[in-house]
Amino acid sequence: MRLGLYALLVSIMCIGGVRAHSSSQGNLTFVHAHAYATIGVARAGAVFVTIRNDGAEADALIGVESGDAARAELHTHIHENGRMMMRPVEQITIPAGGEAKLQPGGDHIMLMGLKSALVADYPYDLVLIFRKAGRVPVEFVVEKRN
Ligand SMILES: [Cu+2]
Repeated sequence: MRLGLYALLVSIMCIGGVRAHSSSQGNLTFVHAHAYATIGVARAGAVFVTIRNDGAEADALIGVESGDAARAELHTHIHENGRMMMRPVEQITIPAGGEAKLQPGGDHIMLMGLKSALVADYPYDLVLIFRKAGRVPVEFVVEKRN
């Protein structure tokens, strides 16, 4: 009886999570927070999320903490000599009433020195650090790279 109820709750939560992948805290909403599954022995991963800011003032993502990675950096992509290169950035601004899209080929969160592989369909926790909103825990879901 209890086990059945628990299974039902878990399945409802999972369906909700897969559909929405969305959470919010204060003025910030995090849409589709996800990472690609690591391949083979690779121990670096990129994390993507759209951050919406419904507040009256701009905020900025200034850092990331991960219990599973030795280092987490904010990255962007730049074109240099016809090649796409990743470069660390100090911050990613989220304009008031606007959003920042962390996406493949653009700004993203880079996890380096992962203690374990990122496995598809598993949730992971990160703490995003904002200049105004402070520390915000965000759950992201690992997806297979197509
Ligand atoms: Cu990167």
